[in-house]
Amino acid sequence: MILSEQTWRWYGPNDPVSLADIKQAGATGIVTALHHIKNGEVWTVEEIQKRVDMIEKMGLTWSVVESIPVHEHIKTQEGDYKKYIENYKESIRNLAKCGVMIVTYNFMPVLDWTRTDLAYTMPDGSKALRFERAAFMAFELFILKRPGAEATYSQEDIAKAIARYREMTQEDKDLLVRNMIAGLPGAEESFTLEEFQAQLDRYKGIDEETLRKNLIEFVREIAPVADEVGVKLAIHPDDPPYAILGLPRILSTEADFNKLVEAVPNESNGLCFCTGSFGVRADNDLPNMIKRLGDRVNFVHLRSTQRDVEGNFYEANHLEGDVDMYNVMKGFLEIQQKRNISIPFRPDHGHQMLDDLNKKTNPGYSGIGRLRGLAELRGLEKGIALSLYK
Ligand code: DNO
Repeated sequence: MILSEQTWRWYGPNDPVSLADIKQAGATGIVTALHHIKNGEVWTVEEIQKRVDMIEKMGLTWSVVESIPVHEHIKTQEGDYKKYIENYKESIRNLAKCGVMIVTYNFMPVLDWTRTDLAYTMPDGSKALRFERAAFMAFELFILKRPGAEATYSQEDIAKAIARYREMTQEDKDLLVRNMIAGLPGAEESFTLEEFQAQLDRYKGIDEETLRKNLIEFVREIAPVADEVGVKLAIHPDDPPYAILGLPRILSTEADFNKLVEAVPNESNGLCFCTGSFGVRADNDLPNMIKRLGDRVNFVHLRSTQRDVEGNFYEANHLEGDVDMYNVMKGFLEIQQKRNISIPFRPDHGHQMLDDLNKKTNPGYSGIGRLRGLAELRGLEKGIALSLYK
């Protein structure tokens, strides 16, 4: 019987959740990145090895890189992008030399993940991340004032945004701006409103098709290197999984990922199966997706979201919400038995709860909330595995 590898995202030495904490949570693998290295630059063997040593000293393993950020110029194919691609290859080679063999990345323009509210109070008093559509529209239409945005919304939506904007205090508005563009953890960039609009403007001539072409060309370059040194790539889906702010999105569905694999069939070309990101779309059938894409799944993020008819969603407890976690886990176990390998997963995002509420933690990445998530997922996995396999 093969069980998955339990991993945990760690933001490095400044993360308020320490390696010692992670050890007590029962994870064995660490998911981290060299956040101090500027986007586009090479991760040297020396810097990587320093981090490996730090992790191994605690009896843990650096299992997955999340992420080597893809420089914005690679996405738009501007300026020095060829050099950045070469640097990316070099980082992959250097990671392999140090035994770090899975690399996560995403190809979302400008922003990585997006939420409007980082402390939405749940009925039990814990705090969750939330995407509130009316607040998002109010930000886009009346705070950022993105040219052309109005034409993308119905009259009804605009009325909702006006009503939402009117009820906001200045403090609410400032907080919304910070949540939207000051950078959620993992996104390495943060902007002022003006800088943000300038970043959006860089994508004016880039539609979905062009962005997809740029992604394919990027992966065509890096996948052969990854194949050669035995590194597995894991592209992370769009979060949320649809176009926002007039930016193209190209990895929101199974069909999107299949297009990438068809264009670049290399063995290393794989997926980070994120149930939280894919799960925001009702048309993404997660239990069947994980089975069908199984051969390409190199890393898994497990979390659940709860949608409503307005297009809002919040991050639910790991075994609640819209994600059918039981059947996802079953599919996940099946693909591991079939491939005869243990694949890493991490509990993704967690509520702020108990002592988390008195601490400053990275949004979504509190200690106790994720500990609860991991404990629930571990129990679910073991229960299913024991009932199905010997
Ligand atoms: C959010 C994360 C993302 C993810 C990147 C991968 O919590 O899942 O920031 O790390 O998109 O490149």
